[in-house]
Amino acid sequence: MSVNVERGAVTVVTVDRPEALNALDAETNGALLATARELSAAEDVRVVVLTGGGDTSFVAGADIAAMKDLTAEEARRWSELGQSVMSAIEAAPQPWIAAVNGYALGGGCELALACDLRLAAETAKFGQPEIGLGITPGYGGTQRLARVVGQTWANYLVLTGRHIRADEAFRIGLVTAVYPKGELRTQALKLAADLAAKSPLAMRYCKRALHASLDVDVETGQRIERDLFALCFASADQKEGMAAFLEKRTPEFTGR
Ligand code: CO8
Repeated sequence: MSVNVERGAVTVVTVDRPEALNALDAETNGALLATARELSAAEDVRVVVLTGGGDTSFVAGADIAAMKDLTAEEARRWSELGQSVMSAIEAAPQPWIAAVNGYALGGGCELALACDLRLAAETAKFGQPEIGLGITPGYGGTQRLARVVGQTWANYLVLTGRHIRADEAFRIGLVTAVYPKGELRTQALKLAADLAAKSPLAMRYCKRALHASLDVDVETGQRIERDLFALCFASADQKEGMAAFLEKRTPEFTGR
């Protein structure tokens, strides 16, 4: 299988085609989509960590060999499939953390962008090199990159096709932290454990409100925020969180 899933409250999903630097072919995209949908429906999964198999790569993009002879209509379908993978991750109720352990190029950078948080190994490289292949990004990169790093850096990455290093990715806000390669997994799991201890219900609502902020005007966004805020007060998690604070103990959230 090109996608491995280590299931738990913190679930680790590994794109595992190291012989092709984890490039996304149709089978891998299909497996990723099925995984994202299955995990989204799993109440016991609180956080997902996404990483790449092998030593050098997160995901080196869509599979160029598999893509090179596509007709325009087939290319549209490939793009649609890839975009639905990214949208399924983005819409998941749980947070997804990209642990970028090497090349995150093209579809790989887009995959990281669909996640809620991104951490990188010092050896990671990011880029949208599609322009050099005579194509545009096709898995949401032209849309999500500017939302994450702003138009200036999105233009730079998409129009030049250049790779940037992990420290530059940190500087432009593409990742929140950079770690020595050997520490990345531990640090990603640590962050995941922190998130897993929070209220799954509030986590889901926070994700929904944060995503809405990119799509709607401030007034509509604030309405969505206050509706979700109000809904929290109909939950056991809100009662538990506030009681635990006042009783000076660690809360135990159930997601109810
Ligand atoms: N697709 C297929 N195979 C790949 C890919 C890829 N994206 N990347 C690497 N490989 C393969 C290589 O062909 C090579 O295979 P083999 O050993 O059989 O020759 C193996 O992985 C190892 O790669 P390299 O020998 O090239 O390793 P290097 O360490 O020399 O270089 C790089 C590593 C810099 C990552 C280099 O492999 C590279 O530039 N890869 C391509 C990166 C790229 O251009 N990615 C963007 C692809 S396009 C894309 O993602 C568009 C997304 C939207 C698609 C919409 C669908 C229509």
